[in-house]
Amino acid sequence: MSAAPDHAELLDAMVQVRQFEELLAELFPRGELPGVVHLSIGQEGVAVGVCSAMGPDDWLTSTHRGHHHLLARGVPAEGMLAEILGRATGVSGGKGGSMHMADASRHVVGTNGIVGGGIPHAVGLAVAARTLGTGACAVAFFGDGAANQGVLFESLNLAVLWQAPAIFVCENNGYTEFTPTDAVTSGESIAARAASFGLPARAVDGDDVAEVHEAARQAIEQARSGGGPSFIESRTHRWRGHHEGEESYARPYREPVESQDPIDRLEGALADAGFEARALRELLEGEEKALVERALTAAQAEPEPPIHRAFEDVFA
Ligand SMILES: Cc1ncc(C[n+]2csc(CCOP(=O)(O)OP(=O)(O)O)c2C)c(N)n1
Repeated sequence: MSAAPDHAELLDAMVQVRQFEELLAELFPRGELPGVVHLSIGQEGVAVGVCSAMGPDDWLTSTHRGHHHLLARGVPAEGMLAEILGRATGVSGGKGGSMHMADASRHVVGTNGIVGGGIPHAVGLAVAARTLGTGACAVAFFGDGAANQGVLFESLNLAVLWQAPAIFVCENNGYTEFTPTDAVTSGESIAARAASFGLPARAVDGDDVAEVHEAARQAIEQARSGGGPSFIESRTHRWRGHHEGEESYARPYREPVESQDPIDRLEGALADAGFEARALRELLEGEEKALVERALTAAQAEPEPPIHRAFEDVFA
């Protein structure tokens, strides 16, 4: 997407994520999803804001809560739903599930069950891109919990030393599993801590997709022009539990945050600018709901991978 993002496209991308995730939230209690899913409802602005500023050759590493990153990057909902349902037509052949979805054609290295696992991968990808002269950069998404992992500090250290074209995007949704971020995070802020490594680091309102986009655009421009890495702490809200089904064992631990809605925010901004924003949103919601429902029907009609596939693509 261009430097000036099309706001209807941003709205559509966020609405698609919301519809995709709401569908999963319905399927889980019906026992129709194998494994665990971590939903990103409420965090759409971060993924869409950043991915809309990326170019086709840029690399992306994601997290255990990564459906919104991949959808915003253009990974088809059909392949993702098939993957989550363990079908052979899934983007990872049905063997990875929600936390191990990759799409090489879109330079998505993968969602990742290891907290912080994608961060050093992004530094490596950034250095490789520069060495090969592709002009690409690499974006690492990670949570506030991952921001307390040593691997982030090692990665920041090397990225700054090597001036890697890497963008570190901390998606601070206020909780590390069931623990409020503030209870486990020292210092003034995650962005301030990152700044001590000697790279530009800023905090943005992650529920304002246009603000996130602009921060990412600047960071990517800097990376591409040889200016080295940057850090964005994108403050947002996780509407649902850490994972679906947690209420079967977890005590209540968080306040409702549904009033903090990046989709409402963009709709409001468009209405203020004189657009028929409500009508546009409803139209997009209808289209995206139909799209994800078609994707579900298609995925459910597909077989699970044959057993011999378990031994293919195994490297260690
Ligand atoms: C290395 C590692 N340690 C612990 C876990 C267990 N775990 C899974 S998700 C999670 C919390 C991650 O919090 P955060 O990075 O803030 O991401 P969020 O869930 O808020 O998106 C933890 C501790 C893990 N998967 N990997």
